[in-house]
Amino acid sequence: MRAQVAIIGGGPSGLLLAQLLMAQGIDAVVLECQTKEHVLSRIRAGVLEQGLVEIMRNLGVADRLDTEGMIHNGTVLSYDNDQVRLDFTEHAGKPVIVYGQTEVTRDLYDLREQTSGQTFFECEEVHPQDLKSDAPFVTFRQYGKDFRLECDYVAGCDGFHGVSRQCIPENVRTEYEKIYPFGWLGVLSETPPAHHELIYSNSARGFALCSQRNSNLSRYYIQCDLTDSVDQWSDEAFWDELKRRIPEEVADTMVTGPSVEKSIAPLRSFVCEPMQWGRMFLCGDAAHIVPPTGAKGLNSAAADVHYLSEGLINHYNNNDSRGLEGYSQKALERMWKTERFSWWMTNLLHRFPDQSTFDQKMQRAELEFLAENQLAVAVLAQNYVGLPY
Ligand code: RFL
Ligand code: PHB
Repeated sequence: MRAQVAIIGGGPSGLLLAQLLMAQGIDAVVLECQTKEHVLSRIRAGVLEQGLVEIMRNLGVADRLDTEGMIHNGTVLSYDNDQVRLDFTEHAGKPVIVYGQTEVTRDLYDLREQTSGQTFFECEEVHPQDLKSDAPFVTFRQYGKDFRLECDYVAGCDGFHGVSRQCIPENVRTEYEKIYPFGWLGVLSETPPAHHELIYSNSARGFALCSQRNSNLSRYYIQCDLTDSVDQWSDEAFWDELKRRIPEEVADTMVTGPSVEKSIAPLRSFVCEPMQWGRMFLCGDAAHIVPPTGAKGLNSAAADVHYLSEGLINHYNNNDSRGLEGYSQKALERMWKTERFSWWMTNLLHRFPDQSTFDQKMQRAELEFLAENQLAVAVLAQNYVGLPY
């Protein structure tokens, strides 16, 4: 079996890349270790930058996104009994779109099937090989049968726990990591959103976030201990705790209901350098992780895919390999700025176990500065809506 590009991972990075290449006549095969149903059952990101929306439009797969996606011109930061509303459109010239990652992935799988793109699900023992040679290949097993996929290039789009990054020898790879001393407990519920915009809340009891998916589907998060388990949190305990952490008038009017999904995610900042090894390129969570506070994980995966697809298209269609050669450096330059923003938002809004009263005063001073300084708001807004590609 042969393809020009072997893509490991059928999450948003892998699917976006596959479809961008396919649209330019470059053939890519996707290898996914899970079932499609499993990939589509993961509840993850909800906030899309314009860059990702444009990619979806260019692929001709944004009809549902354009009708069902909600335009958010701003967001609210709340702290103690105070609030500041940040206007993205005023300060950064564009809004963000609220549309679930699950829906993005569903739309991309639909397109992949319409365009007869080849995807192997439930692949086991996926091994990229000979990545430093001119003839790399990937071996894998599906339903007891062994396969060998020969290719020109391998794209490692297999997330944080994938195999691709591990193929870069340890003496070449540098990993930068910060683990935060808390997690996010998330709940999805079929209830109307508590507020028309997202509310990020710094409270004495810890961080909380009111987000949404549509007019009858809400997504909420509260900061929790790393040792907590989902079973410990009944729906009632979750709603009680959330209400204590958000503005009183929102808590008093919000509609609660049974959770349809509940999960805990640890918070981590992580970057792997370089993002290329021989003929393999890493994209998205395979190369970097951000804490979700800045809503940047999926969006930075899309930025990587943009750079890599451009590099591959120029290589194949214009005989120009400069984009491929410069991919790692270009993607990393943008990514470190995104890491900084996500780390800063996380530090601004969470309670840390070793935080002193001085540290808390610093958070409050920073939030008050945002409430009165338009330049500070502009810096946050420009980062939140997404840095240019
Ligand atoms: P994914 O989505 O992890 O997909 C990788 C795919 O690779 C498969 N795989 C393999 N396939 C073959 N062989 C192997 N050996 C394999 N190993 C793994 C996996 O099954 C999977 O299908 O990575 P990708 O495509 O890079 O996409 C990244 C995003 O999923 C991630 O960054 C975001 O979800 C992060 N994120 C958010 N990002 C945003 O931009 N905005 C948000 O609002 C936002 N909120 C969030 C988030 C992530 C969260 N969690 C749970 C970590 C909220 C949360 C709670
Ligand atoms: C979400 O809706 O899942 C979401 C929104 C904003 C974030 C993180 C997650 O910063």
